[in-house]
Amino acid sequence: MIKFVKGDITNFKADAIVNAANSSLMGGGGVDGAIHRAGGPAILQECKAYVARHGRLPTGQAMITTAGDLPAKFVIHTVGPIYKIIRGSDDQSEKNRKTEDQRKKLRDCYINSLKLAAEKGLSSVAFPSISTGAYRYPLEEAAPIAVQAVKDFLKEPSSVKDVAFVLFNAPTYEAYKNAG
Ligand code: AR6
Repeated sequence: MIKFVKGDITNFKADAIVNAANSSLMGGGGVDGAIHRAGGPAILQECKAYVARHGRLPTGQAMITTAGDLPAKFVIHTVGPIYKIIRGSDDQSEKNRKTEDQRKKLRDCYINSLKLAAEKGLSSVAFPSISTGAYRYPLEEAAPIAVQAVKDFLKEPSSVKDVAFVLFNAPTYEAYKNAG
């Protein structure tokens, strides 16, 4: 089941909440900052250990840590694409390819986060609106990509049964609800 909730994901109770991180995994602003602040230092400690071992987390990929002091059990960290306006080329097929690549990276964030949750046998996962803050992905484009990715994943059997989109403000909430 998919549900849409208006609120702060750091208060949300799910087996895992997803963080819109950056490749360094060292924390930042937006939802990333809020999760590290509310979850405490144990999250950053695991992120640092991961980067020391595997290097930076590529765009579209996901990794998992403890949720520290949060009500969730785990935090899944994923890195959304930084939105780029594709222009300047006369070659329409090149533009289409770049646009598609960007869409796929955003979709990968949702699919790879859900795959990781399924590998851990988790049943509930909550997502924020990845890439639509500091990374400037237009909400009207991002919401349908996010919702479709989750719908596609839930069609296949796995431990993941409940997915919540926890949206921080009214326009974001409306965009996702309309895409649902
Ligand atoms: N709960 C739910 N959603 C939130 C919360 C919260 N507590 N706080 C903000 N949002 P952003 P991005 C919403 O910028 O665009 C960071 O610095 C926010 O309103 O957090 O993927 C990272 O370190 C927006 O709808 O993530 C990266 O460097 C959504 O979360 C970069 O920003 C995503 O906004 C990632 O940028």
